[in-house]
Amino acid sequence: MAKKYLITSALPYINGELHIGHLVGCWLPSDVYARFCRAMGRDVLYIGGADEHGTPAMVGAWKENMPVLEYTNKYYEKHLRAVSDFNLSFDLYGRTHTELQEKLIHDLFKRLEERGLIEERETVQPFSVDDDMFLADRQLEGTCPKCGYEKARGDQCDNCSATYEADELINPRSAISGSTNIEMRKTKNLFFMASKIEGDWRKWLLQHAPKWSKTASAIAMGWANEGLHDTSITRDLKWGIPVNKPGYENKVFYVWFDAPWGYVSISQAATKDWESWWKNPDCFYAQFMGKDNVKFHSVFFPEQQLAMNDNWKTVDLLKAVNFLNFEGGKVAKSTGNGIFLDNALNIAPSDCWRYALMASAPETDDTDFTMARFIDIVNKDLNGLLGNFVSRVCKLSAKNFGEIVPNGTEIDSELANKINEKIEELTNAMEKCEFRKSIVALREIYGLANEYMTIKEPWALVKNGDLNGAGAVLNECFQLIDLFARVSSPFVPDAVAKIQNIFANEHDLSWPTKYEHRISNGEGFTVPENLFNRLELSQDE
Ligand code: B3M
Ligand code: ZN
Repeated sequence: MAKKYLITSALPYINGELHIGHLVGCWLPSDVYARFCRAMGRDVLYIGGADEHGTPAMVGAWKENMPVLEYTNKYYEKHLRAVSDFNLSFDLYGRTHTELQEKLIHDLFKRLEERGLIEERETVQPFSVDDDMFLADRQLEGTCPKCGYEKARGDQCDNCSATYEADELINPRSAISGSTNIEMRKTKNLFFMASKIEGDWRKWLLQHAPKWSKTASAIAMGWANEGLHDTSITRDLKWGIPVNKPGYENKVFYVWFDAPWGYVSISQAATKDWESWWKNPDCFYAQFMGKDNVKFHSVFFPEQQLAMNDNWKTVDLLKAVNFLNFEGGKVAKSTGNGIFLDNALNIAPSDCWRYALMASAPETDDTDFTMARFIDIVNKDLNGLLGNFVSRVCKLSAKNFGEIVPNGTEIDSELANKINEKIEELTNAMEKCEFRKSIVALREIYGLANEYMTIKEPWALVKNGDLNGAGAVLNECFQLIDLFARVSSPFVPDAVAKIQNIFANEHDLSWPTKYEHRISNGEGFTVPENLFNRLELSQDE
């Protein structure tokens, strides 16, 4: 039986427009990995979705003057549109405001209560007198108690990634009205007593975190030295999962208490077999996210999973990426800086974004992405090395031999050796989710094929009357085109579909262990349209 792979992509908040940061941060890395795993013959469950709860949706709805549910419905449609535009191959792209999610969270909460890990505590919470409500998380802004950043949110600092309780924030103000008339008022909330399972969690972390991506493991290991804090898991809000405990009728669960479990409820919606991934110790679980989400996935979520003691599958490979800046600044709708997904396809087709963003993935450091870089990658790699090769081989063959693959000879062993080395490098990098390295190896495979054709000069052989020789070279080139389709399929699925259509017969996209000849002598083919077009840097970019 094929090994089970569970792959989850962080669930973006459903507020505002999606941009290339979302693509590069979690959607593309997870999709490329899921496609790779499927090509390896693994049994993949690949889950994504929208995080509908928490204050981001409330603040967004308030700004657009809409009921929250209407607002999340509107933005969920935009998420679905982007998922289809960019060919993200989720088994299900779900959402968290569902009955399944509510039932799951209620059951989990009862389980934690049963295990004696929930405690009621009286806390003081910021209350906005002018808005006449308690303010939670992103409804509150102020100065970060750790680094002094002035636009920190109520629960988390975007500058230094610190998380804290609302009453630690300095100079608090309402994000809704801007009012600084904030009083600290008493309220009751439920706490998850994480401190009680600190030992189990630390042991788990020390076993797992060293195997994660560098960024993820560095952030997570930083927490290993800290004690686990009991965390408040309820909020005085109206939007979210209602708390299933008498006396808490006007409260909901904290968004980070329910969000990671969205992976489970969306799996439940995707397949009745969900437990064969989630309760299976032999399953391999990979999570993808931006670095600001690492704490919740390395501390908060596994802490709860371990606390239940119900054999929940915890993460084996946590892949986190740093931030992608655009043209030297942070991507933000407010400043108009960045490329937003509703506009990206007006600039270039989806494959171009998929490839160029993975070639620029901020894996080791924050990275600056520019239009000039984007255009350069598309023109050199996709249009130049991949597209032109396919087009030249097909045209030259059609002209001299008709639309059938000319007869070949034995595999060129010198070429095969060089390519096999690169296939190995590519496969190793893909297994580790090192995507920049993967693209380097992929580009080298394209490069070796181009170099082969340049050295063999099939057009010169034709000119000199050596048609057998020219045919054999072109046959080898068709084999290389077939290889291109297999190794490129996680990155540029649209172009790969076009390559597959070139051949009269069907050739599967199984991941190759080595370069091999799969195209028969005399197989029909058609000359395709250009796979890619050159991009030009336009005036206004
Ligand atoms: N919604 C934060 C974010 O959008 C949060 C991730 C949830 S993953 C379970 O960056
Ligand atoms: Zn800070």
